[in-house]
Amino acid sequence: MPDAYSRRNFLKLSAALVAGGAAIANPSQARAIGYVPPKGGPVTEVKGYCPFCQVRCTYTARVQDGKILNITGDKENHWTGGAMCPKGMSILELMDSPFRITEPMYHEPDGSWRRISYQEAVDMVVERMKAVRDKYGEKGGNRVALTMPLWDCFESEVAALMTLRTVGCVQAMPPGETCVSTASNMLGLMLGVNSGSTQVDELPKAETVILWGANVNDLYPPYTRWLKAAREAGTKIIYIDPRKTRTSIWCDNQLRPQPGTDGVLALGAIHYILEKGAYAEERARFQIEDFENLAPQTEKFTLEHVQSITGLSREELVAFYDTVASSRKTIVWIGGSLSRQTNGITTDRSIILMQALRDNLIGEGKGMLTFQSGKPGGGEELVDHYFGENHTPKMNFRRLRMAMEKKNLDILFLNSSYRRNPDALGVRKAIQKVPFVVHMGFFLDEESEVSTLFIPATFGPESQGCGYGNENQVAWREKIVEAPGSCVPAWQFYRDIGLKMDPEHYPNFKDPEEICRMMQKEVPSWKGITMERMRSSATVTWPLYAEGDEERKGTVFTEGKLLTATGKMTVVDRVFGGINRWDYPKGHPKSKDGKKDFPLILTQGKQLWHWQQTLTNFARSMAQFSNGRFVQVNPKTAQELGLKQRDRVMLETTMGGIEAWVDITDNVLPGAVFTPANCCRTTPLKENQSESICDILPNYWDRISAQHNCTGCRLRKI
Ligand SMILES: Nc1nc2c(c(=O)[nH]1)N[C@H]1C(S)=C(S)[C@@H](COP(=O)(O)OP(=O)(O)OC[C@H]3O[C@@H](n4cnc5c(=O)[nH]c(N)nc54)[C@H](O)[C@@H]3O)O[C@H]1N2
Ligand SMILES: Nc1nc2c(c(=O)[nH]1)N[C@H]1C(S)=C(S)[C@@H](COP(=O)(O)OP(=O)(O)OC[C@H]3O[C@@H](n4cnc5c(=O)[nH]c(N)nc54)[C@H](O)[C@@H]3O)O[C@H]1N2
Ligand code: SF4
Ligand SMILES: [Mo]
Repeated sequence: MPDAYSRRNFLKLSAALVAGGAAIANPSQARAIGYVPPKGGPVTEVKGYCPFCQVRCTYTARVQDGKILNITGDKENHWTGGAMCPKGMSILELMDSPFRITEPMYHEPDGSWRRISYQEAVDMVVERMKAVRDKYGEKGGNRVALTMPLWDCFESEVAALMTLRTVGCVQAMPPGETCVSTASNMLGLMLGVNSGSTQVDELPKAETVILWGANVNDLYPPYTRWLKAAREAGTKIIYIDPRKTRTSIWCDNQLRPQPGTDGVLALGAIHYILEKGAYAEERARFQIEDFENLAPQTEKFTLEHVQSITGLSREELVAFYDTVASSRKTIVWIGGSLSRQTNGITTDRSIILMQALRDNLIGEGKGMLTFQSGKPGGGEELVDHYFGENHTPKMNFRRLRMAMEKKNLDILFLNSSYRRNPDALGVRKAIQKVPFVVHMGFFLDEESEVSTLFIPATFGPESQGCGYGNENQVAWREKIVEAPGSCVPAWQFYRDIGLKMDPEHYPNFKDPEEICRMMQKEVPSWKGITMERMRSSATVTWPLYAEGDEERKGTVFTEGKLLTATGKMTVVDRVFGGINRWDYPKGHPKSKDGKKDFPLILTQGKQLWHWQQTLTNFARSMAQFSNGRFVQVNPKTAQELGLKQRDRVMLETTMGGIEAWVDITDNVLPGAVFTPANCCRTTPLKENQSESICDILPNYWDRISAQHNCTGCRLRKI
């Protein structure tokens, strides 16, 4: 049972870490626990980083006879303190996995796979790309698209963007649309910076930290060191999540509002602060342009109203609001789930306004944090440097999907899971209308099923390059071992196509180091991020405009004001309007379009041991923690529905159903259902197998992003 707190589960996790080598922090410690490298050639140490999440843990790999013996988290890494999580350690198993595909393959129309050479694969892509260029000329750009994943390295991304440009294409779809793009767009709109405005090591400097839907312990495990530091410094930690998770353990207090009602909680906070006069008007006006709109926009969000919608008690609300209204230094960390509801725009804006009203954005121990932020700019500048600017308007995935459905797309580079999108089966059908789909990957997963061409990729340790993390830090990785078979790094695949498509403009780089040097030469914000600096320290914070410049620490508002054009934010926005029109997320049982046949609220989240939809599902070391597709329901709900622990049910939405087993637990609220986001149908490991939850999520969008959370559902016993 996925009980976060069970001793058995904890021991299993610890065992996995030891097996992966994380516990072996240094040679003397290694001897102390009896670790002796196997007999063989000399053991060398090479620096690397984990390619999965944006904690971007750095490590040292011990290599003997071309094989990695173990990897050990890098103690010099300020952000991680040398920690790594189990899914990061699973890379060693994945590299040697018996399921790994190491040769390019062509998907015959009858569904069988034909092994082809790497050169044949490149030529096939080039032939298709040239056909598009010949047929459509400059207009060919919209006939080609690429869906971006969390790349193996920054340089691969740059290489791919340049390859698209050889046919005038700018249609690269970021994962953002299904990730935290609502948050990053709202932060961009209101603060002028589309990522966290401060860094995680500021948490101990705050008086109050609010983890708003941010399950930090499960999702960024090494960052618990900052929660610990904050706790030791006397910082009050408040966690807002309807569900109990490992993060609950770190907090002084958890609020469990009804799912999808966070916006009302934030609007109520503003109302409360205004009513109590708990703000300095001059400072508030310094940050909020139309300050006078704040009171009328929030007037209906009284304690009674907030209580009735969030389900929180008056005492809980008053205690929370009193803390917010008195804390002189507050950092709010907004979780991705707030971006994955159609009312996320209002929610995120209200939280940011709450921070501005209390003057808790500018200065030490203040600001906003978020997940998956920190991507350095500069990549597109380099692309423009070689290919000139391209002003074709970019599509979002919704429009791309329509183009596929209308057969207006000739080539798709499918570098993400398609299962990240709601109505995943509809997306799958749309992709199947594209005549040529190129998938770079590792295993025979759902994406390879819909691909024409499978290109085997390298895992992180098999190629060099730099990666970026949540703190805007850049880490460098050396190539540690040779890749098996014909596996190639993405940068090489895209370069080989690019050079054949447009040898005149496409830069002939031999490795990521060379791209990095091009970045340092051509892109001002990368000038100070030299190879030497990256090689000699665990991470370097972007941007650095000159060699020897100091890295930014803490807040981005170093000039003492917000970074928007006016230095201010607005309550009533030109595009998004006011914040007073809060409503339930689309599809929520209580929303206008809610269906009475689907009365339960479907929430989801990620699990500590899985990385997104794909890779870790193929790792046995991770399967041991998995429980396949389960649904958590509160004892009250279970009783009402006559469900018992481990019953089999169909989890159904208006889109269809998937099978799951029942786990009855107080960790979720009555009326809500929780199910894990990560799972995969094609893995041979039974414990990890499940249909994608996105198969039964309706294709809801707000103005910015595709949505996943809070749709109505029901459970039918089978
Ligand atoms: N229902 C539901 N859906 C969700 C979410 C949710 O919570 N619930 N979360 C959303 C979020 S936050 C996100 S960010 C998206 C993520 O969704 P995706 O971006 O699709 O993430 P992945 O599943 O990691 O897929 C990444 C792809 O990159 C490939 N890949 C990984 N590493 C490398 C490498 O080193 N080299 C190469 N060449 N390829 C590599 C993998 O094989 C895989 O095909 O999913 C979203 N979808
Ligand atoms: N292990 C692991 N770690 C990861 C990832 C992974 O795949 N696996 N992915 C990384 C990525 S790409 C991202 S974007 C981040 C995502 O980080 P988060 O956004 O924190 O991740 P989620 O698990 O999608 O959602 C977090 C929490 O939101 C809660 N929640 C659901 N509905 C609501 C609601 O209405 N209100 C509130 N307040 N909370 C709600 C869920 O119970 C869940 O605990 O994680 C990163 N870290
Ligand atoms: S997945 Fe994230 S937390 Fe885990 S080892 Fe990799 S970078 Fe670190
Ligand atoms: Mo994400």
